[in-house]
Amino acid sequence: MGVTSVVEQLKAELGSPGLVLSEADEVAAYTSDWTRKFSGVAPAVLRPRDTDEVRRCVLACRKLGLALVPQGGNTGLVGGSVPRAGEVVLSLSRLNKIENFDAASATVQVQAGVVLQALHEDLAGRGCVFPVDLGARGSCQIGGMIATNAGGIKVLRYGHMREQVLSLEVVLADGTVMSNLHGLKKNNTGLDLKHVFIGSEGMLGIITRAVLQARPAPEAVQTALLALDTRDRLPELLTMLRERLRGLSSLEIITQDSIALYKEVEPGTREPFDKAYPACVIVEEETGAGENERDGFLERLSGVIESGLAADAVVAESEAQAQAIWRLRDGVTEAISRAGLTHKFDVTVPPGALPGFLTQMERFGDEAGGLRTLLFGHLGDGNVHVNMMQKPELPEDEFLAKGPALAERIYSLVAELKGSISAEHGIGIAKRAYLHHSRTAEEISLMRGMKRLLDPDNILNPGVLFESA
Ligand code: FAD
Ligand code: 2HG
Ligand code: ZN
Repeated sequence: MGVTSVVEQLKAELGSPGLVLSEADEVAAYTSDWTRKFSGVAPAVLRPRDTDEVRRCVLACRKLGLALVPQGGNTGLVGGSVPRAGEVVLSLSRLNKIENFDAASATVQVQAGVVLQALHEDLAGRGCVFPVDLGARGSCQIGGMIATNAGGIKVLRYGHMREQVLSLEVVLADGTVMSNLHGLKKNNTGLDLKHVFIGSEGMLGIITRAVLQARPAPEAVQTALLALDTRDRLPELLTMLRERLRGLSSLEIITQDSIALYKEVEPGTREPFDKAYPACVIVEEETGAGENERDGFLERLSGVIESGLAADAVVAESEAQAQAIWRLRDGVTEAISRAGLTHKFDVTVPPGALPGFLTQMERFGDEAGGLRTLLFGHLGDGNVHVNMMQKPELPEDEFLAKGPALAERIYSLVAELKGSISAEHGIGIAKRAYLHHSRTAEEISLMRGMKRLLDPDNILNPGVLFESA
């Protein structure tokens, strides 16, 4: 079927104006991903406004034999949100209503296209927080976050998206709307099917609504930046911080190379300490509001410095200072993107292996040549973001050609260490060839079986997670 006739048939099936975008410049805005490494062409973009329109879109595509790529905020980092082989893009952006807040259970019902920051702002006005937070908060959507089981900077205390989802509404590949929206924490009534869709990256169903658990806003949040003069004692530091800071809510690491890159891209940035240290760690603790609570935080940090595990610390005296500390961490991904193309490896390793692993990553990067290795991540979860960025002198095709060998080398080491090849970004297209490093053949076979059961015609995000059979 030619592109024109596909579009005409979609319009004929779907009717309503504005539902089908087909002008080349309009469609182009949906066909490249955030990393600029994945892009494709799509005959059209479908922009439903509610669950019934999603259902109609799925049925129309099914009838016309077209595959669909669900797209939320398009901030995913593994290539799963853009077309690869002429699929139609199904954008969830117009399902953007926060529908209901239940104060007694502190639960909130949202449509899938609600942007994370909008949810944060809405709940702040109710004395609550939604405890998942990440750098893409201004664009990523709740549906996309559920589909990727997003993590971020507060997993340590509150868990991933999975831990926040109470119930879901999902449109299946045959047009069935599976909806049992409730805010119950306790509901042991057979298989908990929502978990099949959380982290399924759009290949088993389209998430259209969710009921989420909000949390009480902390009375006060203390933030500090620690300077480390060695990375070798990270496991001891982790142990001590966990033991002493009972309200620990974030524990993030930024190595010196990442800080240096951030400063190059944002030239006004000051070195946080009087000299450059091999690594800095952001520590955030949720405490009560009184003066004593803050003194307690300072005392606990002094203990860490006295132990020799940290060399220095700056403690935020105001919200503005806390934000300046966080900018350094949140800004690294954006800084890398502005500086060039990068190979991203989002991995978990056991805490004890962290120091050696970081050094190995720098060695692998150096040995590959033409790359700048940047290491940062969610220290409290053992989640390292390894970025191997293109140096300006390395031609783009040579840079891209280095990806598979690096991936194989890094993921083999991760598997040896009993870590995970994807801590939080998912598998998408980028990592499907390496899934066997973290999942057994039996698990992969069961996943394939579930795909066949729920999407026998392979119309939902084909090629994500594993090559289409
Ligand atoms: P998209 O990118 O649009 O889609 C992601 C996947 O979900 C695709 O496979 C897509 O098909 C599918 N999908 C989207 N919506 C739906 C739906 N409604 N139903 C079914 N499938 C759907 N991730 C983290 O986990 N932690 C971080 O700390 C973090 N920080 C980031 C910082 C920056 C600056 C950036 C750019 C990204 C970051 N990410 C992080 C990655 C990304 O933000 C998350 O993966 C996020 O959950 C993606 O949401 P999205 O709405 O943009 O989804
Ligand atoms: C983060 O924690 C994101 O900042 C992005 O997960 C990681 O850019 C990356 O590699
Ligand atoms: Zn992350």
